[in-house]
Amino acid sequence: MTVRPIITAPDPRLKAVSAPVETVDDDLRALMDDMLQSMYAANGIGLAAIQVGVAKRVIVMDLAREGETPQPRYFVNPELVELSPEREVSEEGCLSVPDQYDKVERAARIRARYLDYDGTPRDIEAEGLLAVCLQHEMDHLDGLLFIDHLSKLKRDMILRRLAKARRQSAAE
Ligand code: GNR
Ligand code: NI
Repeated sequence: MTVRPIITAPDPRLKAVSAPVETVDDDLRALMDDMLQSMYAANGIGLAAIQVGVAKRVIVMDLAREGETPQPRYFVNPELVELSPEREVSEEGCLSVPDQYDKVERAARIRARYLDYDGTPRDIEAEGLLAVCLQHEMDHLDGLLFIDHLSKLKRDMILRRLAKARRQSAAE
C-alpha cells in the first residue's frame, strides 16, 4: 500500500468529470487501499479518486473518530437516488483546499446506490455527517469543490489565501 500525494486547487485535474468503473477487480481494490491510506495520512474523513489524480468514480470514507475502531467505507459508481427537500448548512473543509473552511448548504438526507469493495450493489440512506460527506465526495466525481457552492467573492478569497499559504511555505 502506498500513500499518494493529494492534489490541491487550482489544479485543473480537480475539474475533471470522473469515468464510471467497469469492474471492481483487484486493481481497483489496490487503488481503494491506497486511497484509504492516503486519506488517513492526511487526517481526512473522505477522499475521491480524482484527489490522487485518478479520474474514476471511486470514494473512500471513514467517519470513526480518533481512538474509535476504524470504519472504512468504499463507494464505487455512486448515484443519488433521492435528495430530501430539507436542506442543512454545515462547515466543510477539503484536503484539496487545505486549511480553508466555510459553510455549505446541502440536502439534509439522501439515498444513494453504489457498488461496495467487493462489487456488490448496495443502497444507503444517509443524514448528518455521512450525508454531507457523501455529497461532498460525489461532487468531486463531477469536478466540483465545496468552494464552488460559495459566492464568487468567497471562493476567490479562499483561492487567494491558498496561493499565499503556498508561497509562504515554498519560501521557508
Ligand atoms: O476530511 C474532510 N473533512 C470534511 C469535513 C466537512 C465536510 C466534508 C469533509 S470531506 C474532507 C476530505 C475531502 O476533501 N474529501 O474530498
Ligand atoms: Ni474534498
